[in-house]
Amino acid sequence: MRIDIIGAGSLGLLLAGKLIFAGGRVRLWCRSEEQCAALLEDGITISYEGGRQPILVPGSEVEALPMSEFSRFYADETADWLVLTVKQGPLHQMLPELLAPLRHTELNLLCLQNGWGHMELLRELLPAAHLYAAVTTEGAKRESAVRVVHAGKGQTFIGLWGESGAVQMNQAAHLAETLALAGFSAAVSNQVETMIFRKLLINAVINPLTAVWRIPNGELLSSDLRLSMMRELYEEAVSVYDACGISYEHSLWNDILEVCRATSGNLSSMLADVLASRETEIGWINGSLVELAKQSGVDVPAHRLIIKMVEGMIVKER
Ligand code: KPL
Repeated sequence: MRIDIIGAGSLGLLLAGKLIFAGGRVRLWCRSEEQCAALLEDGITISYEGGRQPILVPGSEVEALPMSEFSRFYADETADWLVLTVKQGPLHQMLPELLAPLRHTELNLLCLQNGWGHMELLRELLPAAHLYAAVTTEGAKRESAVRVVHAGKGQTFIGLWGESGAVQMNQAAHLAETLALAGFSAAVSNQVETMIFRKLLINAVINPLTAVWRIPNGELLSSDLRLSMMRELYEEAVSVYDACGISYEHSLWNDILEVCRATSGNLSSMLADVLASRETEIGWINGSLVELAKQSGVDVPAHRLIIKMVEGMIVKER
């Protein structure tokens, strides 16, 4: 199986490194030529917390290419899978142009983004593609252009998006097996949409508050004031889900508390973005909830406020 991965951030590096280490055929498309050069020179290093031996993939085994050469994707032998690991911001900014030449190509596209809204865009851009959405709880932290920490072993669920078909489901199962051979816990699911909304809500409560207060996830549980603010975001989000007919498990509040406990020492991805002065995913997480709220006539003042607070943390030049 040949896999093309677009995006060499934390998840892209982790997937590419482990798949190549397990003997997989992977091409990794990077945003910068500098990162490609570094990967070809130094390879990929995956380290672990707690003293486990790192995985070292030599540069000679890494096929890293700049996205500016993406036209080679369809000029050469086509891949069995195109995997998108870029975040929502770059996805909306870059992919319309990058993927335009693939408009009429029948390909399998796996999307690993947080938040909501990108699957509709990808469907518009690639009407002939088979789209798959995935939800993953793998923890990955990028340390440099070539180094990533596998910070927590998670699970990945893959679901076919907007169509049904035994052939496509088998292809997803084959991909899940390939990921499993590389050491990931992966499975096919027909509940992926529910899982996406579950993750969206968890991220919409934990991520912005940890970013604004600059605290690790576990510290959200350390005071009644913090818990009450979490609860406010949670209540607003479930009222949106109720109004839109989105199904969710009624234990979701407890799940949020459990995620805070299980990842207590971790910095949320949004806090990590703020600390690195990178654009955050607030618009795609809480922003998606505000969009859904507008469509269903529900007011979500706490989400609107927290979006402004997070956006105001990174000062952009005017
Ligand atoms: O998914 C996460 C994130 O940081 O984006 C959580 C679950 C909050 C773990 O940090």
